Amino acid sequence: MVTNLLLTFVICRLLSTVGLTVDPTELLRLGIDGQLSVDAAEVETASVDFGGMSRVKPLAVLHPACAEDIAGLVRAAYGSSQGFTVSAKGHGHSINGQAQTANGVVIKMSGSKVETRLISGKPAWPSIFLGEKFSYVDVWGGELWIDVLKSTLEYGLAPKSWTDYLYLSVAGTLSNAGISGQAFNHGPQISNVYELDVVTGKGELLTCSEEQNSDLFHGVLGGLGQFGIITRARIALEPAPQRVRWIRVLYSNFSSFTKDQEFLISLHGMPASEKFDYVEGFVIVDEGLINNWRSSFFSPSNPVKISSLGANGGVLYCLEITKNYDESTANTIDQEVEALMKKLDFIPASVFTTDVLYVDFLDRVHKAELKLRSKGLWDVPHPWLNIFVPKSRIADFDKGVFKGILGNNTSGPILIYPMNRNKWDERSSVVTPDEDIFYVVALLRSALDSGEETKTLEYLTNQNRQILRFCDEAGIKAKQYLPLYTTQEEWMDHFGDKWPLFLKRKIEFDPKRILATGQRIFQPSFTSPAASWSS
Ligand SMILES: Cc1cc2nc3c(=O)[nH]c(=O)nc-3n(C[C@H](O)[C@H](O)[C@H](O)COP(=O)(O)OP(=O)(O)OC[C@H]3O[C@@H](n4cnc5c(N)ncnc54)[C@H](O)[C@@H]3O)c2cc1C
Ligand SMILES: *[C@@H]1O[C@H](CO)[C@@H](O)[C@H](O)[C@H]1NC(C)=O
Ligand SMILES: *[C@@H]1O[C@H](CO)[C@@H](O)[C@H](O)[C@H]1NC(C)=O
Ligand SMILES: CC(=O)N[C@H]1CO[C@H](CO)[C@@H](O)[C@@H]1O
Repeated sequence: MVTNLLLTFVICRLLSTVGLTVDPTELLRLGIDGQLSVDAAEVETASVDFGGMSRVKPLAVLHPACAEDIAGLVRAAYGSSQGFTVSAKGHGHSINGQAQTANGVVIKMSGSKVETRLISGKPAWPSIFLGEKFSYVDVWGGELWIDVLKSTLEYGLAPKSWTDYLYLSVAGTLSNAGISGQAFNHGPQISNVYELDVVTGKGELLTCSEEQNSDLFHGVLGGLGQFGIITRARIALEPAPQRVRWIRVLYSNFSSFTKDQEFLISLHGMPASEKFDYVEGFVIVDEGLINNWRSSFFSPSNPVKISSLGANGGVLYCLEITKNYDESTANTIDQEVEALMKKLDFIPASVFTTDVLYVDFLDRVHKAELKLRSKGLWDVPHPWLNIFVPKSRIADFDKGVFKGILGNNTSGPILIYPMNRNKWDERSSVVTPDEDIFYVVALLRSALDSGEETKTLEYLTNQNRQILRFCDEAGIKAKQYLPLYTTQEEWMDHFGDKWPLFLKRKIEFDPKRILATGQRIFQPSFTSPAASWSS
C-alpha cells in the first residue's frame, strides 16, 4: 500500500534570488506563485500561537510543496542584501511566539499540501522500513504525530517515545526534545531519530545522521530551530501494542511518591514484563483540580474525595503508570502488574484502573481538548511553565512551590515525573540538569477573565516568575524546558557549558541569523548590523 507518508515530489519549483527586497509584493515575485501568500487571513493565522500571549505578523506565508521550496526561500533570504527572516511553523503550539517572525516569512509546515506522489512510482526515500533488527518511518517535518501514529499502525508499528498530546508537528517537538512517560525507558523523542533532512540557514538541503553531517544532526535535535528547518525525519518504530492497562494511585507523602517514581524508572534495563511502559505523575493541590481537563479518568464512576485520603496540607500526588499488552501477553498482564504494584507505597484505597486501546491512550489529551473547546476554554492564554529539576532538590521544590508559592489555585494540571539522563544524548542541543535523574515539572495553566484575581494572566505570569526566582535563590539548578528568555546573557546562562558549541553551530549553519528568530536567542544580522557575535 502506498502510504500518505510518502513525501516525494514530482514538481519542485525553485525560487530565484533575483531582485529581492522585503516588500511583500516583491516577495510574491520570487517565482513560486500560488505558494507564497500575503492573504490577510493566512497572515493572521501565522501571527498567533497556542500560548495566545504574543501576536506578530509576518510579511508573507509560504506553503511549501517540497523541501526544495523551503531551500529556495531560505537561499533568497540568505542572498538578499536587505534581508528577511524565515520561521518554520509546525502546529503553532508554542507558548511565547517561538514560531513567529515580523520581518520575514512564516513557512506553514503542517497542513500544507506537500506532494505525496512518487517519482516514477519509486519513492526517493522509503516510507516505512521493516527490518528484522529495527524499523523506521520517514515523515515530513510538518507531519503531526497523530498522523504518524495512524499511518504506522497500519503496519502494526508505532514510534517508541511520545508527547502527551499528538497534535504537534514532528519537527516542532524534535526542536525541543519531546517527552512523556516513555522517556525514562526510550529517552526523549530526539533519542529516537535515525536521520534528518535539514535546510540550513544558507539554504542548503542536507541529509544528516550520526555518521553524516553529524554536527548538524546533533545540533538540530533540541536546537530550537536555530540551525535549520527539518523537512524529513526518520523515526524509530517498534511493534505496536494493542491495549494498555492504565493505572493511577495516590500519595499524600511526597517522599514516598518520588521514591516510587524513582524506583520505577530504575527498572528501565529490565525485561518488558518487569517494568511499566509509562511513568508520569501529577500534583493535586485542591479538590477542584481533580475535575480538571486531564482527570476525567476519576469521574464520574470513580469519585475521589481528597479529604477522605488524609492529605496533609491539602496536597496529593498521583502516580500514573501504564503497561502495554496484546493477545500474546493478555494472560500474564494481571500478574505482572500486581507484582510491580506490590513494591509501591501508595495509599491503599486509592487505586484507579482502566483498560483502553493503545491508540486511545496515546491520544488521551485530545479528548480533553474537545471538551474544553466545547466550553470555549481552549483558545485562552496559556502561561505555561516547564522546568527540569534535579532529583537532589525536588523535595525542596515541593516545599517551596507545591506547598508554598502555588497556594490553592493552580489554574491547570501540574505534571511531575523523573527521567534518566543516560537516555539523553549529550551531543544534542537540549539542556538538562547535571544529575543522573531529573524531574520535569509542567505547570499547564489557562488564564481566565472570571473576575477571580488568581486566575488572571497577570497573576499567573507573576507566579511563574516567582517560581523561577525561588529556584534561583534556593540554588536549585533547574533548567527551563521549552525555554523562554529574552536576553543573550540569560540564554548563555541557560546553555551553560553548551553555549560555545551552540554559538559555533549558529555561525556555521545560520550565519545571518535568519531562522526561528521568535526564540529570541539571536538578532538577525540585518536588523542589528552593529550587534556582533557574543561569545
Ligand atoms: C497541548 C500541548 C501539549 C503538549 N505536550 C507536550 C508533551 O507532552 N511533551 C513535550 O515534550 N512537549 C509538549 N508540548 C510542547 C510542544 O512539544 C512544543 O510546543 C512544540 O514546539 C510544539 O510543536 P509545534 O509543531 O506546534 O511547534 P511550533 O510552535 O509550530 O514551533 C516550535 C518551534 O520549532 C520551530 N520549528 C517548527 N517547525 C520546524 C521545522 N520543520 N524545522 C525546524 N524548526 C521548526 C519553530 O520555528 C519554533 O521555534 C505540548 C504543547 C501543547 C500546546
Ligand atoms: C513519608 O515517607 C517517608 C519514607 O518514604 C518517611 O520517612 C516519612 O516519615 C513519611 N512522612 C510522613 C509525614 O508520613
Ligand atoms: C488551602 O486551603 C486549605 C483549606 O481548604 C487551607 O487550610 C490552606 O491554608 C489553604 N492554603 C493556602 C496556601 O491558601
Ligand atoms: C487561595 C485562593 O486564592 N483561593 C481561591 C481558589 O479558588 C476558589 C474558587 O475557585 C476560591 O474560592 C478561593 O478563594
